[in-house]
Amino acid sequence: FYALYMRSSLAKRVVTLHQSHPVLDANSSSAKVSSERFWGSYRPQVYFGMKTRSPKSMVTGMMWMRQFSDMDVNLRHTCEQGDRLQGYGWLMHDGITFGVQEIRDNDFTLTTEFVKRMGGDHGGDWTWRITAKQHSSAPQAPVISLMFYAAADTQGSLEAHVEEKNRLASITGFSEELGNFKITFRKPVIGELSSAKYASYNYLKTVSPGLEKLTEIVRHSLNHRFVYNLPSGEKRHYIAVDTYKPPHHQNQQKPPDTRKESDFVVHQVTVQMPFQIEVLFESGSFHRRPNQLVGSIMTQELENRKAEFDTKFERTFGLESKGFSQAHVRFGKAALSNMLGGMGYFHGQSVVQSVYNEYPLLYPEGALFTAVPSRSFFPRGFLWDEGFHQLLLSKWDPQVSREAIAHWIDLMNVEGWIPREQILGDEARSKVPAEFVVQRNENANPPTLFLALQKLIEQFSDNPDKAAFQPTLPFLRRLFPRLKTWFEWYNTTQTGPLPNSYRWRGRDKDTNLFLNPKTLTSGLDDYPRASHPSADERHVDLHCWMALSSGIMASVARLLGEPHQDYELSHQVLCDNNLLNELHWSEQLRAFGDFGNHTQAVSLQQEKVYVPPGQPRHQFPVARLVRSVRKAPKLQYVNALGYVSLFPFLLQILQPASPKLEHIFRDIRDSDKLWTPYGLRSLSKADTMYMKRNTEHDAPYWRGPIWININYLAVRALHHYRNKEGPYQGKAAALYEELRTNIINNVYRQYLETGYIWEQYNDSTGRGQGSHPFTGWSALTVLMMAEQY
Ligand code: 6A9
Repeated sequence: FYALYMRSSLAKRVVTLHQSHPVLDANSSSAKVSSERFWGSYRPQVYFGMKTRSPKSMVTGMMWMRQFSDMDVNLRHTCEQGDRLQGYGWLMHDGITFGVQEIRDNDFTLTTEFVKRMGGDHGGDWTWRITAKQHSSAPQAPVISLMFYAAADTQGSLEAHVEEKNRLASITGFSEELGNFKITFRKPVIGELSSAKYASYNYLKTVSPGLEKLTEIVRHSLNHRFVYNLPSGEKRHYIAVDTYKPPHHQNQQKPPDTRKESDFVVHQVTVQMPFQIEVLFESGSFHRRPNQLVGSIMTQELENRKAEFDTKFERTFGLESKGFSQAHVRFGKAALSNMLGGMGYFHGQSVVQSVYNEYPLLYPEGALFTAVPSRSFFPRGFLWDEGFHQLLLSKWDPQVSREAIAHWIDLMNVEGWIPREQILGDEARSKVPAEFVVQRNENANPPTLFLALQKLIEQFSDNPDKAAFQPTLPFLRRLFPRLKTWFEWYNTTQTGPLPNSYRWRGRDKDTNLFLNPKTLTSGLDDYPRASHPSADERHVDLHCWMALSSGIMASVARLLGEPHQDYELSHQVLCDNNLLNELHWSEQLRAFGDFGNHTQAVSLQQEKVYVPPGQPRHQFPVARLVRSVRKAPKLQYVNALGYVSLFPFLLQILQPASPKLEHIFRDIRDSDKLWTPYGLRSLSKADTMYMKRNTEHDAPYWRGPIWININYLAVRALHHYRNKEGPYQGKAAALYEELRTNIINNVYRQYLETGYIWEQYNDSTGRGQGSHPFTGWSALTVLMMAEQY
């Protein structure tokens, strides 16, 4: 019985939250406490939409569709690479009060702008303005439909107000957090002063079983029976929302699942370009508004916000004063704005598992306010990405960083573990293949939030009297009990075989199927490690992350007047260059590296499938690629040269006088190894795994391509060694200039050529590749332009 009891209580630990007071008060995101940040573009997964920072927020959004085109119904809603837009993203966004986005579809451009106005008790009002213009290449002015919608998420109600037959003029609604509100759909105009132009209207009022179903509901309600009058007098059928029957209404036998049915209302306007249209949200508790935020007042308001944004951008990053062209400055503004405009507010439960659980369990409900790596492909929070995001955002608005970090740290369980990938709520889950959903509590991810905390501490220490940095100390005080557990979790669960060594847990186990079993937890996925995962391994990147983290724990503790000697001691030990050399320097490779059970003699080969003579071949399985090991593994250094080898330099653990820097600088500058005209490649061109697939379906990822987060760390480290007295100072200075220029030029050029910032860059051509837009850590290019590290 005791054993059983122990087991079940151990089984619960993975889903038991940390016991200390949460960093965030329960109502900290509410309209009452944080009214300016209540409404926002917190739905990064849709092209345009807004919601509030609350668990079951009412959501608003926009879909659009080209009429009379030869293509299939091209309904746009959630950000999809498959839509093949020429580009989309925020050109300006201050994270709070306004944003300007440009969306370039095949032959027209939509500009989507919003401005908020504070007043009342529920987060105030906002106005959207959509401006549509055809491209000069378009043979005739396109006719498109915009579909504006509001949808409830299991709470609140919506009512449709229809005038003139089919025109939904407004929606009124009520929800607990918003009170009463009204959404008004204005008629399209050509410019501010012109009168209304011809348009056709349709609407849909129905219920939806969940936010992830909105696109499908609209798609299934579309009908071709409507008639549009072209200016030429020609009449043409167009496609519009009509009636939609929820599945259970078709089949009366099944009882409706009323629990999850929520109101969903769509206003469709079909109109020829060019045009401009406004949608107005007015909060019922905002009583004495001076005027409506529309037309010329909206224009004026936008102008003011844009001017303020420009001033603050220059004050913060100083790109103009550094001599960057106007086009470069616009690029920098877009990169920052996309990270801000890509912030999401998610709510829900992760699916997690420990060794004590036979089946995955649901994590406690939680909220996450976070930036996301990519609005199309990964519109959710990733732990180590977020540390990089906050390096940039903390310069713009330290409050954003504090809130994001607080949300992440509050998701910690009692063990000190934070799930690495946050897939919260049905909408987020609908984007992730089932096999990637479960998060395991043995698994870490680099503790980059410490990098962001380091920035906040520096800002405060440099300007202790500045108002914006005043909340730093109280914030750290709230954070501290959890930070201690977080650090301890890494320091106990990820230890290596030797004292002061570390090992990532959670490497792929099925060694036979991969050229090199992956280490997703390290963040560097398929970067080559020991060929045969074992408990004998030690990982140099994790060693350096721990050296960094212990140092920042010491600073935090010192600032708070808490005991800091233990952290300091750990920091000293982990930064001891002799220890680092002993554990990780391979004299053979003349580089730092991992150690483990390893052989280089591996390759992928067609499995031999035995087909008995006379039997038809097609009745037997297709031969897979499997790993063949030609020479037995043994304990040794892993002979790979790339990002992992650079960590003692990247995280500035090496002393400025360390002779290892000479080797590192040589490898960095060698075009046959790491150097390219576009940034440092992830794996040496001379490495046997360079650009090798891991399985036939798994293309190389961190085995050659250029990644901007690591390049940012490299530029930052060069800047550090350039400023430190030492024998390699001159070399660092030269490399710094060259590497920084290469990265900035390439990310910028690719943006101009392709319309996007990318997940990675090709090491032979510089071309952007992988998911896009990717305005997570690739946006750190702005900090390199500003030379702020
Ligand atoms: C796959 C596919 C619709 C991989 O930027 C997020 C992470 C990084 O943290 C990590 O270092 N990316 C990098 O190696 C993307 C991970 C995406 C995994 C989910 C599901 C969804 O298809």
